[in-house]
Order: sequence, then structure tokens, then C-alpha cells
Amino acid sequence: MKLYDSKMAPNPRRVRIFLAEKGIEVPVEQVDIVKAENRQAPFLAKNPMGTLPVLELDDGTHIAESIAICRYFEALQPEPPLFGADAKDVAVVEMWNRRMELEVFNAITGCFRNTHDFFKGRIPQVAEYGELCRSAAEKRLAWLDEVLADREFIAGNRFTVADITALCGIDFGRVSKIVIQPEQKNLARWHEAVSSRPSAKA
Ligand SMILES: N[C@@H](CCC(=O)N[C@@H](CS)C(=O)NCC(=O)O)C(=O)O
Repeated sequence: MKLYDSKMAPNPRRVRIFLAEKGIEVPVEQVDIVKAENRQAPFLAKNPMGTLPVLELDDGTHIAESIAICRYFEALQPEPPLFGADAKDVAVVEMWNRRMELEVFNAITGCFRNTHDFFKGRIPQVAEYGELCRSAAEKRLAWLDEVLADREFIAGNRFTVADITALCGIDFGRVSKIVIQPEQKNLARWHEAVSSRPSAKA
């Protein structure tokens, strides 16, 4: 088994944090996104989408999509349950993880992809769409601050994959100057708590 990773990118970080929370160690190979190694034939044979992370199994199967990889490890090792523990809990965690991915993470990476020089010439960029994503991301952070007024973590009172998705998205927002505002005290308290877990360094 091998995890194709990029230390600089937020999606691979989701998987590294997930593995660290589970206490699972997997051999890792870094793929150089700056040199666009992920867009060249050898990597495209593993993942035609050209994105990281990708998990390679011993039978040659390649699993892309961060959440698919995390689900694989959750099934292999259910403890601690990061996708929820019973039917209701699983559904609630799924709801929050989807919100964190679709509403927060994607707005932040959408801003980066459409406004940052890194992607100039790599993908078609639409600056106005990037700014729309920025504004959506800022609104979502304000909303998240309200959500966190009555709970410790995003999906309730236990750390889950929804916290991992939100943390990786929000930390990556700094590159595009999307940051937690001084008045967003609940969000700041949550961010401090999840950032101080040892897994956050993974
Ligand atoms: N939906 C995918 C997104 C993967 C993705 O966009 N990865 C980024 C890094 S965060 C990437 O490989 N970017 C390089 C590129 O698109 O060339 C997932 O959840 O893993």
C-alpha cells in the first residue's frame, strides 16, 4: 500500500490527519505539484483526474478522492469512529462533512484556483468567479461561527471527519487571505482546539 501525497495541498492533508487520528501509518510518496508531475502520464495512469491524494493498494487498485480514501480506512479500522458511530450519528456526520466540503472547502479552493498565479496557464481561470467564491467563503465562516456557538465540534460534541475537512479548508484559506475574523470567537476557539491536536501536524 502507498499514499501519493503532496505536503503543500489541502486535500492530501485531510487524509494525513485522518490517518494520524486513527494511528495508522502508510508508506507515502510525494508528488511534485509545482512541477505538474500529477498532470503527466505516469500519474494520470493512476488517477486520470490528475489530482492528489491517491491511495495505491497492493492489488494495484487506485483510490482517489480524499473521502473515499478515508472511508476505506474507517472500514478497515472503525476505531475511533470518525464518520459516526450509529445510524443517526453517521447521517449527521455525513451532513456536516458534505456542508464543510461543498460550502466551505470548495469555496476556499475555488477562490484559490481562479485567482492565484499558481494555476495561471494550468487551468482556465475566471477571476470574477474566484471573487464570488471568496465572498461565499467569508459568509460561510460567519455562519460556522454561529454553528459553533452551542457545540464543541462541527458535527456535535465529538471530533469527526467534518472537523478535518473544515480545518484543512480554513487553513488553506490563508493563501487567499480568507481568514477567521477577530469577532468570530466560536470559530477561533474551535480552530485553536482542532489545531492543537497532534494530528493537525500530519
Ligand atoms: N475531490 C478531490 C480533489 C483533489 C484535488 O483537487 N487535489 C488537489 C490538491 S488539494 C490537486 O491535486 N491539485 C493539483 C492540480 O489540480 O493540478 C479530493 O477530495 O481528493
